[in-house]
Amino acid sequence: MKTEVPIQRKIRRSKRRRKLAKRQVKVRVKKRVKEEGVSPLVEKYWLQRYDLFSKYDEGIKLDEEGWFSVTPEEIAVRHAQRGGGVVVDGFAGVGGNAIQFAKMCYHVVAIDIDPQKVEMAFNNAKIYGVEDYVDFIVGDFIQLAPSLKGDVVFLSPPWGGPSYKAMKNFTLDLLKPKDGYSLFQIAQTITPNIIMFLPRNVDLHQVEELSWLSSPPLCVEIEKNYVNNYLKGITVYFGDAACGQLELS
Ligand code: MGP
Ligand code: SAH
Repeated sequence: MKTEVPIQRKIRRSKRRRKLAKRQVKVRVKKRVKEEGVSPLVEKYWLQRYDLFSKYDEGIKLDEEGWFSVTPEEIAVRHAQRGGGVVVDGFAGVGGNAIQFAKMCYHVVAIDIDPQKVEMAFNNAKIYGVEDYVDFIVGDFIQLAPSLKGDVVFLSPPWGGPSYKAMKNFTLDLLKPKDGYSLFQIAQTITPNIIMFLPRNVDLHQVEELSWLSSPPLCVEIEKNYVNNYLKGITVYFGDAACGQLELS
């Protein structure tokens, strides 16, 4: 009984200390966030910056859309392991995927409609030393597709911003700039070997239906992608990217 009071005091003191330490970390994070000019929307992605780009500190550049859309490096590496030959990245953003494809495949055609994204992707590719393996194009993938050649097409189109997760079932018509069926058919004018990176709440039945748009239906494989045990997205591989050996042109 005699020792109870000091023990309780000790517990209270250590709780107070832990609270204070937490508050100090928060203040330090807020300070760095402010220094880097990061908006409140971007803050939570900034905290994951080394998962997004392991070389972040070497001068990686992202804008707001780039922050919330870039594929985490670990997942982009996985995608690249399934690519080969010439890869067309139709929605290249700030280059998260294009960089990893360039490290592992023969060549990459990286397209984005936003000139600033393409500039950032070029800067980021230079940091990874792969800029010579990428053709950076400012343009609309939908318009350019019929004139492109490639062994694999990679599609990670806009999902409508971070609010995509409010949807219980993310249907393919919600993809931008066109619905998923149209994007898939446009990609098929280049090759049936298609890789799509989609929201974790995507309608998997609709995803499977995409393979039935071809006759005979394309081989399809669905993969859940985790970072630190947290589900980040779903990748769908079609054609030779799903099964068999990629036949390179
Ligand atoms: P998220 O769900 O917004 O973040 O994005 P987080 O931290 O996993 O979510 P939380 O709110 O559940 O804590 C997860 C990942 O999805 C991002 O890191 C991007 O790789 C990808 N992503 C998110 N958005 C909104 C898009 C998008 O519009 N397009 C593409 N291609 N990828 C996106
Ligand atoms: N995989 C990328 C993220 C892509 S985000 C990465 O890891 O960095 C989707 C991108 O599609 C955005 O950068 C947006 O500018 C681009 N985009 C939107 N409409 C487009 C279109 N019609 N053609 C090409 N790019 C487009």
